[in-house]
Amino acid sequence: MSSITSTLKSVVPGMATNTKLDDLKRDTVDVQHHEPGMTTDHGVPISDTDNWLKASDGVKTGPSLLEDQIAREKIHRFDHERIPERVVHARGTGAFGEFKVFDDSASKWTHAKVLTDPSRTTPVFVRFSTVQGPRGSADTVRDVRGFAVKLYTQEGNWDIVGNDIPVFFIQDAIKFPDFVHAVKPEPHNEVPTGQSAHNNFWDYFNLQPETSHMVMWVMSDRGVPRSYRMMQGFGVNTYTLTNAQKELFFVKFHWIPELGVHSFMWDEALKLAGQDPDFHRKDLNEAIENGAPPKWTLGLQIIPEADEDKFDFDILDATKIWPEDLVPVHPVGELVLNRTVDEFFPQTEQSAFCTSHVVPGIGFSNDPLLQGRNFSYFDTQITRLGPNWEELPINRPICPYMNFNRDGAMRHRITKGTVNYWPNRFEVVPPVQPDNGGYKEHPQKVHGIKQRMRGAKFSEHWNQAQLFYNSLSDVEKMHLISAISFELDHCDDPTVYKTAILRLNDIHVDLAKQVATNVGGPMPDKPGRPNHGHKAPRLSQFDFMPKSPTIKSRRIAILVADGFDLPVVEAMKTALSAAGALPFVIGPRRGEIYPEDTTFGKGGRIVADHHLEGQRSTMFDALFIPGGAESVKTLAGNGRAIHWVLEAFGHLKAIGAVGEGVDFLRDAVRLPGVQFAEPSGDSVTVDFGIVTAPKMGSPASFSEGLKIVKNAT
Ligand code: HDE
Repeated sequence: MSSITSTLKSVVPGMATNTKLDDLKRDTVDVQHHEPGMTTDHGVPISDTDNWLKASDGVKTGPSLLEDQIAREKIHRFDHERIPERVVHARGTGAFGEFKVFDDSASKWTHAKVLTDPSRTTPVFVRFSTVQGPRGSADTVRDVRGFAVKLYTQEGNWDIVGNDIPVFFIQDAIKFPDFVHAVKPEPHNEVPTGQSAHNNFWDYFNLQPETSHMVMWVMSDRGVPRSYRMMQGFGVNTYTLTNAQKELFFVKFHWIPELGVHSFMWDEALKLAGQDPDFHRKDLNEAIENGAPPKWTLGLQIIPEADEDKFDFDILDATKIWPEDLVPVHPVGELVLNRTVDEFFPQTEQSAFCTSHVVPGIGFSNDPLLQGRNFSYFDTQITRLGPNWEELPINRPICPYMNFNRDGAMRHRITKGTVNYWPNRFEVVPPVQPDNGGYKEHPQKVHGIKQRMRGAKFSEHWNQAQLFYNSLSDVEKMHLISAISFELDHCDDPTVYKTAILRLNDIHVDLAKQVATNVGGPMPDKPGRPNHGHKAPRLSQFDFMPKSPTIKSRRIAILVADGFDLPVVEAMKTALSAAGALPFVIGPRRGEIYPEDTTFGKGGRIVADHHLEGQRSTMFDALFIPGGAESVKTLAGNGRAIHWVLEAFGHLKAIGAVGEGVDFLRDAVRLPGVQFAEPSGDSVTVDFGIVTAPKMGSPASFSEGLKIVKNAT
């Protein structure tokens, strides 16, 4: 008998019971507690799973027999383990959590209970993803990140299938296959994997100016987030809300991370793609399992129905933001991710999202991208998972559900009763009246002439690309120019990179000139079109400093060798752990490292978590070098140790040192241009400020000093 238990790996103490996790328990079995042992899928105990049934004299191996149903079942099941990966967003990772509103303030705009009832805790599943690369591609590539949220509400599932960038490349869903073909690997050679640095993507950019705004975002530091936990999420499309008075509002959804918005340096991202392709997956699980559950505030931008035409852009155009100085973001609730998944395939891989899944009080607009998405997602799930994909444990609602949709491949549900249609003589499963919670579309007048078109304001493509570029700090602009220059350098067709410079010149002449200098191409002598010079708030990442800067969940490497200063290391580890950071001791070998003032093997010691060759500075947010003459001498003679520090310095990371550790930095590593203050007394404050600020060109200005007192342990 197998015992059915919850195998939740990470439950944050004190969190409310999660009804979705309870729901999943009925399908969860625990491999650690299974008795009596291995069986076939039809439940018969297996006595040998290593030898195929053979015709043999017992000495020589004879032919394998097809009659071996145990071997056939094992192989057949294996042959069919894969399902089609998502056509976009194939690479992803997920986690469970909860959503709760702060109060009922959103009832001005909506009667959706999930957005207005503060007594409710709504379970959620979130899947983060990259877009371009296949399932096995690297996490840290330059790309858009998916931010798909499934809220298991008491009125049914509500999916906000968003991204970490507030706009999209195209305005009309019919263009999506062309756009995706252009950004995905080229058809003749299936190159490149996980990046847009190729002729076809930039060719599409050149020919479709509506991509300009989004391309600015992806080429900015937003394209290389430090962590899924440190990026914004956006619903992107324009949805609608209706309140109890039956008034309609246009709405955009925002997820604002508690930790602020942070990015990698491009060099870090490039290296990590090889050194640790799972960096973002591991980062999310590590934070949750170490008691630092990531949190986001849900914000709503609201435009009343009557104001739809009051802006110089079309509010249904997904290539446009609603600038926050024109339409403020109202915070309404908080999302926390506090449980990792038990098994990747049935939970993360089989999770399936649909923009068309909304609940009463929430609806759609005529945004032509959204209208197409509402068709596409349901359709793609049928290909990926079959018509009964909503019965899968991860996708099924937590509220009761019943209708007369029936049959199809892999139907699991058994519905008792003699009728499977409506109306029926028993009047069972009747439609629910709107007053009792039945979904009702907001009545809207629709009139027009059938034609293939987009609204007049959709033809303006440059204002907001300019607005975004103008709003960046100098450092962010520098990074954006480098990113575009990198990508165009990977385009070998001169038509592509030369035309791209002309397109960039429509955004800003300085941008075009600097890219032209880097990649070779026509040097513009005047702007392609005038730049309006306007800026808007909250487009630069610097506008997203965390309210309470924290070192929590940041990874700090402590470099030691035999002869290190043990009391300082222990004090630092204690101080970091107390602050919620994750200290890792890195030594010349993984194993025991002996401190100064001890005979090797006797007295104190520390066990290094990793050795210098096993990890790289890119995997950490800051470094600390303790004293100890012997330790520092060994590190100074180790090229890899010096590389660790120089690389971290180049990536603008905080580097702390005490005692002889300072000599190591000054004399062995010789950090360029750094002045060292002389330590005084035996109390040292190490400022890990960089870990709380965006690493975008200047060391941190926000800090969380950690005071460690030598010999205090
Ligand atoms: Fe998607 N998109 N998309 N997309 N998208 C898919 O659905 C599509 C768009 C987004 O973690 C697919 O289940 C069309 C915008 C995310 O499982 C597919 C259009 C935004 C995910 C699909 C868009 C997104 C997807 C592929 C243009 C940001 C991953 C697999 C009209 C708001 C969800 C799947 C997950 C996945 C279609 C544009 C975000 C093919 C037709 C805009 C986060 O249905």
